[in-house]
Amino acid sequence: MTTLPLRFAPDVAEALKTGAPVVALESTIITHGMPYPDNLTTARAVEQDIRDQGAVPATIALMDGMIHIGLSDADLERLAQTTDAKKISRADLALCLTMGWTGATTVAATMICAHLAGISVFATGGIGGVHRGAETTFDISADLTELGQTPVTVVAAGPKAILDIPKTLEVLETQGVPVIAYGQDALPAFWSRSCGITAPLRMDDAGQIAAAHLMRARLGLTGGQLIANPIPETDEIPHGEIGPIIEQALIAAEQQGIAAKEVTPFLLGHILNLTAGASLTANIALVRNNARLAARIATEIAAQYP
Ligand code: PSU
Ligand code: MN
Repeated sequence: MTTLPLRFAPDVAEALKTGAPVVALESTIITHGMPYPDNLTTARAVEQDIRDQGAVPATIALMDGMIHIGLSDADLERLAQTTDAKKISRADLALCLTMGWTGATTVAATMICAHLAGISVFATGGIGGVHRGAETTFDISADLTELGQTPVTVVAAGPKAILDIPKTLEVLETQGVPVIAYGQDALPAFWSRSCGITAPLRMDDAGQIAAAHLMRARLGLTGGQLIANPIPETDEIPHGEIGPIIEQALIAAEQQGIAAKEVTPFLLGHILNLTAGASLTANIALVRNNARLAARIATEIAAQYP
């Protein structure tokens, strides 16, 4: 018999035991996606948004050789302040646990941990994808192959606009991942509600998304669903406005030789400076919006599960 290295927060353990809705949250957005203290206030707000919808939040991180499913407020604060947390994807997960390092889970690693814990729905900001110039760098996020193999429904505001979005959609199609825009035809692109591309699929309510999740399980399909939830209108930075700023950040990354795991955190940080914080304000709004939708989907799954 194997014992999984999982440590559950008491409220998460109770919810999973009784079949109450639970929403997983990642931790890389806390350690590498936003600066302190906005990362901490956002992490707390997102958890509260999920509670307000009647579901239980489970922020996932690696600490002391264990996968923590749900963090205490003290742990959340420690994670938000630490500067040496590792960014953990599928490749790093076992090693990080073995070494007892503090690890922040990306979308890919959070999906794996959520699935091990028996959690079906996960909310984040934006997924990683195919980077621009991937034809020479081969930089394609492990988030995409994870979506192709781990059965968790991921609610994001679309692929991050720093990516090559058409190529990202191609890889997701190859991986058999349904990319479902929520409530509109256009594919949202993180800070913007649209980017000139129509989403492959569309659904208009949480109940349908939950039913599709359960249908995939009945069919024995591996992999997850990607729900692309547009940022609220009042918070968006239109694509035409953020586009030139992204270009500038990409040039800076190239000039400074930024590569591999550093690329996404560098670009997000640089864009934050170039927009004088406006990109962070939008990022916070979209994560909270995703958390609320994820909680409604989790609630529907709990209600519909036979
Ligand atoms: N969403 C955000 N901010 C982030 C991320 C998501 O709003 O920082 C993180 C996620 O953890 C995602 C990672 O998995 O960015 C992508 O990293 P990479 O491109 O190196 O795969
Ligand atoms: Mn990468």
